[in-house]
Amino acid sequence: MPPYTIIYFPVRGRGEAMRMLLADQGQSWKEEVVSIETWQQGSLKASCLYGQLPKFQDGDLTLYQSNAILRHLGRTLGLYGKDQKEAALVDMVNDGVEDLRSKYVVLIYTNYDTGKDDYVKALPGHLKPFETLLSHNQGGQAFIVGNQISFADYNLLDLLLTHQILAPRCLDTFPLLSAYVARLSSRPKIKAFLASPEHVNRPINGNGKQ
Ligand code: GTS
Repeated sequence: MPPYTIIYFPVRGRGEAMRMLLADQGQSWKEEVVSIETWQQGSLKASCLYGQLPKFQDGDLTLYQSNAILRHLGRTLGLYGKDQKEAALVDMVNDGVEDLRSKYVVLIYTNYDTGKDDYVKALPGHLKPFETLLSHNQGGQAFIVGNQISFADYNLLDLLLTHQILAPRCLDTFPLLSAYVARLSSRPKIKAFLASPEHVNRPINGNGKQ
């Protein structure tokens, strides 16, 4: 019985980075998929600390907040840099990923039709910091921080893959990020995860927009 359970809607959303992390780390987990109908009944929502999902269980530990879940897995699976300095940089990266993810969520759920063009036009400015980070770390040939993969890599990879669906050419002017996505996506367990029916058939967002 795996210690991990992900309780979430049938979407990639804020669940896919942790799924990718667990898959790449050779961990198994249980999915408890919550339908919109179940959610709208209200009792599960009322039981959630912040009234939202994902919810995550690691044995008797229950967590909410996707980034807290990622940090917990980072700490417990050795995916938080080699020392305090790298851990601080990993946090800085993940906060930057969250900033862009939050912008993406607003676009998807509030103004996709009217806002997509402007969002895509502004996207290079939001991606450039990650290209810069790669350029400062071994010429971009390693991970986003240091010599080992971190939870922020999985979160960034998920976000970049999602943005390549929204705007397929968004990484064309970022050679290090393009190579980074190709390199991480070809890690055997990530490659298998990305090819799995669970991933392929899971919509990115709850409203069908992507
Ligand atoms: N800060 C939270 C996190 O990072 O986990 C945000 C969670 C969140 O916004 N959850 C949404 C939700 O529960 C679903 S999703 O945006 O992650 O797909 N929405 C339902 C509701 O009733 O708010």
